[in-house]
Amino acid sequence: TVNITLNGLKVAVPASSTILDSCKANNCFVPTLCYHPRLPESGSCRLCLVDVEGCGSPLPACRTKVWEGMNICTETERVADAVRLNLEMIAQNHCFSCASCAVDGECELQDLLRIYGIPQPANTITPLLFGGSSAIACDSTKCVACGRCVQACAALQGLGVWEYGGRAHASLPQTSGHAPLDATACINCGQCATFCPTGALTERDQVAEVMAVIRAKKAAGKTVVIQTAPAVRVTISEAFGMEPGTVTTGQLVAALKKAGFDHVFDVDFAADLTIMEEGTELLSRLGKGGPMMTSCCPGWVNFVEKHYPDFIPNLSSCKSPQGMMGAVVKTYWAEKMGIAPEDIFLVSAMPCTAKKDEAARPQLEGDVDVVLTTRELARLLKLHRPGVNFSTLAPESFSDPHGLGDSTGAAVLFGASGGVMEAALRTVHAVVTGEELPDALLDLEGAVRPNGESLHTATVPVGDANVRVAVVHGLQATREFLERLKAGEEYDFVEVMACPGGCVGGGGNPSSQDGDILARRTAGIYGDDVNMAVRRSHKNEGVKALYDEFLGSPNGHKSHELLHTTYTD
Ligand code: HC0
Ligand code: SF4
Repeated sequence: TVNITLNGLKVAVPASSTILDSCKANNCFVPTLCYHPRLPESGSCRLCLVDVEGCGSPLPACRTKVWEGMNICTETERVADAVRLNLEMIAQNHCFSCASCAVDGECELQDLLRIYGIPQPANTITPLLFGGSSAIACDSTKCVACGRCVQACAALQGLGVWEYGGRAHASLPQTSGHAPLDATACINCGQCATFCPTGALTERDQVAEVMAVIRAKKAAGKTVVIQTAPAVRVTISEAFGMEPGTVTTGQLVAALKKAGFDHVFDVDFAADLTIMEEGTELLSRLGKGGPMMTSCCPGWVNFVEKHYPDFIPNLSSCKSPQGMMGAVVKTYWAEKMGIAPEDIFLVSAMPCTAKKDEAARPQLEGDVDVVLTTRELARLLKLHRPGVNFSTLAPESFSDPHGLGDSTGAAVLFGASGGVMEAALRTVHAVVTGEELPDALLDLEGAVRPNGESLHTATVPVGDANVRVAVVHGLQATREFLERLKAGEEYDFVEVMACPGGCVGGGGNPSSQDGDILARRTAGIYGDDVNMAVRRSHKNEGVKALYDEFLGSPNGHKSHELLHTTYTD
């Protein structure tokens, strides 16, 4: 450690700290815009200025390491004036259409202007001409050139869609040649959007669309149904001011019913169904050249199709749980309820922007009508008046007489990297050996939990066989792993999630300045598994009934028709 003085207070901090680290650790406010604890620092915004005794001018706190005896002051008039000046310059190039902006109230620029008492200038800014995609909306008039999108896309995902430079506005991140996102290397994971401090990059906002359907449902004769993804029960709580990792499944169900959804289903039901299908598929593919690779993450599927089409045959033919639920709701459930499929409006609540893109695939036949990200869902619940006081709502259960609310702890695990693998192995073990893993060993002794590693490999004994598995998350790590496969490394089963941490790190989740956010959300997921009454997918009663009454057997003819899909290069 080194000893420093911070605004007159003597403190000891780790020798490797920056001034900004030291300030954060000691609850001392320093304004930032380009800095993010999970990204390499770029030092571009020039807002984190502090005075250091003996230095002629203020220093950037994010790039300056502490030294023994350093005397730092964050509160001088000189620092405040410099920050104000830099903020005014940033504000001059920003279009303040806050009332219609998706991130109004959560915008980091808006907050900083309020903190420093800077009025919003009435600017007219000419947008750069490039379009978003089916999942991501781009508004260059809101861009503050912080570069977080550039860093997230390059450092976390290894894609490099966003770059500085180009013909116009060289200081703004833009796509190469101003191409629309769909025409670039983008796979719609939304990492750029979740790191954007303003409304320059957001999900394509469909909140108003869903609210309009709910308002008009009686007149239009529609039954409005929503399915909520594994990770959403953990990440939605942050949007309502709760600690990261807080599981609020019951409050979420209650809030959605109050907001006008007629039925609230659990995507976890379909995650259990996926395990039945994908586990069976794995057993039929073992030893026939591999590995089989999961296909539930649409960011990953887009990545394979766009960048590594040679691996398309390795993808499981299973639709994702969102897709399976869509098919089941519009066939089995519609029939049971006596509702025409076209009168059902199915919304998905997902931690993911790429799920919007997935739902639009022709292979999914329009079964899912709209996908809302966790952020959009929070906005919808906040807009719904009389307001939903989320954190104090009495919890309600997913419920459905036909079992689509049934789910297990195995399915909850899907929300974190390694979870699909663990859930699958719980069931595959039971099928192969005829014996259940004891409860105390359901976590497979942590064998497939990545624990912060972006690539985790293991050999898991299942009966007489040793199954060679790999779990990888984040596309930078995925690319490196695929190159190892090409060079001859061998596995039987591989789980890939495009976003760092898996869906808890998905690009549709609330943004967070917490450097440990992925670990905290993942802990919430693991805790929820342990708390569930049923923790094995093959023990899901609703799924069993679906096979008994409708599908027949896993990987049977009807399953193949409804629950499996194809890919295109
Ligand atoms: Fe996921 Fe899913 S686990 S991809 O991360 O498999 O989005 O949470 O809903 O579909 O179940 C996202 C999360 C899901 C799906 C599930 C899978
Ligand atoms: Fe979406 Fe999850 Fe894949 Fe990210 S990891 S792209 S959130 S499905």
